[in-house]
Amino acid sequence: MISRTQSDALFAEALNYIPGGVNSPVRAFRAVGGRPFFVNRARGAHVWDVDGNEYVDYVGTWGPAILGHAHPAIIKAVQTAAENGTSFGIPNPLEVTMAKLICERVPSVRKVRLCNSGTEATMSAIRLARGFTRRDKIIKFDGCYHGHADSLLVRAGSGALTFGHPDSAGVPASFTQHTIVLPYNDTEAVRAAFAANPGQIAGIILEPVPGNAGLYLPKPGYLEALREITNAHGALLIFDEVMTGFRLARGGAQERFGIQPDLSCFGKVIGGGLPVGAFGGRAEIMDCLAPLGPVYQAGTLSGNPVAMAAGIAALEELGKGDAYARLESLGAALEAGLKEAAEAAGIPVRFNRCGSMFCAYFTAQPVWNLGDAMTSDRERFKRYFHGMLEQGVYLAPSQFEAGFLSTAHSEQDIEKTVRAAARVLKTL
Ligand code: KE4
Repeated sequence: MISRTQSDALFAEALNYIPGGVNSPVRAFRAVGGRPFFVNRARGAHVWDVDGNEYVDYVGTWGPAILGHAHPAIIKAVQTAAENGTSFGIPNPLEVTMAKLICERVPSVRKVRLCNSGTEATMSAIRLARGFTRRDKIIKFDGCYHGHADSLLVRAGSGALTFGHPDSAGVPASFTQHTIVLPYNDTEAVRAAFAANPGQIAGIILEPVPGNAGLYLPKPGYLEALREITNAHGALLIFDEVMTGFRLARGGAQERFGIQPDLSCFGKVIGGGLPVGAFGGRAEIMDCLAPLGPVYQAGTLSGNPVAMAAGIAALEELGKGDAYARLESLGAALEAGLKEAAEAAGIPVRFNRCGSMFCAYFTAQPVWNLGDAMTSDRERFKRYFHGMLEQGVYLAPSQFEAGFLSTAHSEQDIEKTVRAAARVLKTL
C-alpha cells in the first residue's frame, strides 16, 4: 500500500478551509472513494505527490497538458512574459498573436474573444447566440458538460453527473426554462425539438466528442445532421471544443470530422496550463460583441500576457513535427494493450477512444450516449481506479471522465500501464 501521510495531513487541513478540501469537485475522489493525493511537482507524463510517490498521469490537468507537464518551451515563455509584468488590463501584442493562431488553425473562426475559462467561453457563446438570433432557447445534450454557467447546468456531465445532481441546487427553474436537453446521437429528437419550437431556438451547443460522461463518439452522419438542421432553421451550431480543441487534430474536432460550426469554444490546451478560455466564429456574429455590438462580455484578465505566452508556446509546439501522429499512435497502442488485458482477464470492458482521448467503461455493450454509459459497473471501476493507482498509474477519478494522452507519454509508460491493467483486471 502506497504511503500518503503528507497528502492525508494536507487534506485534513484543506477540509478546514476549502469546501470538500478541493477547488473543483471532481478532484475530491468522491466518485471512487478514498482521499485525494496532493501534487507539488509534475514533469512530462508524470506527477509526484507530496509523499514522493510517482504516477503516470492520464488526467493531464483535465486536458491542458497535451505536451506533458512543465514543457521547457512553455516554462521559458512564461518566465519571459512574467518578467515584463503579469497583467496590464491594456491590449498587449500576445493577445493578437494568440487570436491569429486560433483563426489560422480553425477556419470556421474568423474572429475570437479570449476569456479566462471554458465556462466563460460557453456562457458567453450562448449569450452571443441569443443576441445574434434574438431567440431564447438553447439545445444541449444530456451528459455533455459545458462548465457551470446556470443555464447549462442541466443534466450536465463531469462532476455534476458524478455526484448525482446534474441539475445543480441554486439554479432557479426560470434560468433553465429555455434549455432543451436531448439525448446525444439521436437526430430525430433534434428535428422534433425544432418542430415543437419553431423560430425559438437560438442554437445547439454540444461537445463534438463528449468527454464528460467518459468518452463516446458521434455516430456517422450525426454531426452532419446537426449542421443541416441548424442551417435549415436559422439556428447556430456551437461546438464546445474546450476539451477537443487543438487536441483531436490541429484544428480540433471540427477538422477531424469536417464540420464547420458557427461558433466554437476553447480552453485548456490554448492556455498551456494557465487559465484561459476563448470563443470565436464568423465575423457577423462576433461583431455583435461589445464594444462593437449590443452583447456584453468582459474580463479583467482576458488575454492575460502570461497565459497568452504559455498558450502560444503550446500551440507553436503542437504545430511542429508529428505531434498529432504521435498522439494517435500512443492512443492506438494503449487501446490495443488495454483491450487485450481485459480479454485475458475475462472482464467486459468497452474501450472508447478518439485520438488521445479515451475511456474504459465496465460494460459489455457499446457506449454511444449517457444512457449506455450509465450501464457501466461503477463499483468495478472504483476497484480498477485504486488498483491502477497502487501500480503508479493515475486515471481520472470518475467513470464519467475522459483520459488524456500527451506527446510526453513514452512507449514505456504505455507498457507499464498495460502490465498494471493486466494485473489489476484479474482481481476485479
Ligand atoms: P472550465 O470552466 O473548467 O475551464 O471549463 C469548463 C468546460 C467546458 N466545456 C468542456 C467540454 C469541458 O470539459 C469543461 C471542463 N472539463 C472538466 C473535466 N471534465 C474540468 C475539470 C473540473 O471540473 O475540475
